[in-house]
Amino acid sequence: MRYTVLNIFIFSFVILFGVLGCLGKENGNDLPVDLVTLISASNATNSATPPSNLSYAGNPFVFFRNAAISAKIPTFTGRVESCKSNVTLPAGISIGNTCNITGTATANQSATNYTISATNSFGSTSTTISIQVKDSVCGNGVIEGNEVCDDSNTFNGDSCNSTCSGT
Ligand SMILES: [Ca+2]
Repeated sequence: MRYTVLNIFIFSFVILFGVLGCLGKENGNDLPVDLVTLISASNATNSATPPSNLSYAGNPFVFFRNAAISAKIPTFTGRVESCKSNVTLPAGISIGNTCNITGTATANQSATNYTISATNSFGSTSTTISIQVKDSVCGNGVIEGNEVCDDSNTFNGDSCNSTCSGT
């Protein structure tokens, strides 16, 4: 009886170390499989270089006062962890961690340059954009800002009303 219990005890140890050994050696080193996968995935997207080629399609920008802008989403190479402008963006406009520019400008301003810097742990890259903020003009034939229509005049009763808000 004592002999059997001892055998079961030893047998259990053999099984336990066998399983642990397989887990550790499966990937050719002593790290658990999940950790190796995590490190590999991280290295693939984490090349040790600063971001580069930051660019905004549509620059220079004209925003219309009190009209939400469509998000300005830049292209860049590499990974961006944080982003900022060298001077404060127009009131109501903000920039996110991957340099997306969003919001609703609330005050008019002439065209102004902003140097946008995108950064990761290895360095940064930058680009300069221009932003002007102005009022839309009803009657100029161009649908701007919050205008629903613009038929090149400010008459009521025709295809577009005097405030460009409808027919
Ligand atoms: Ca207009």
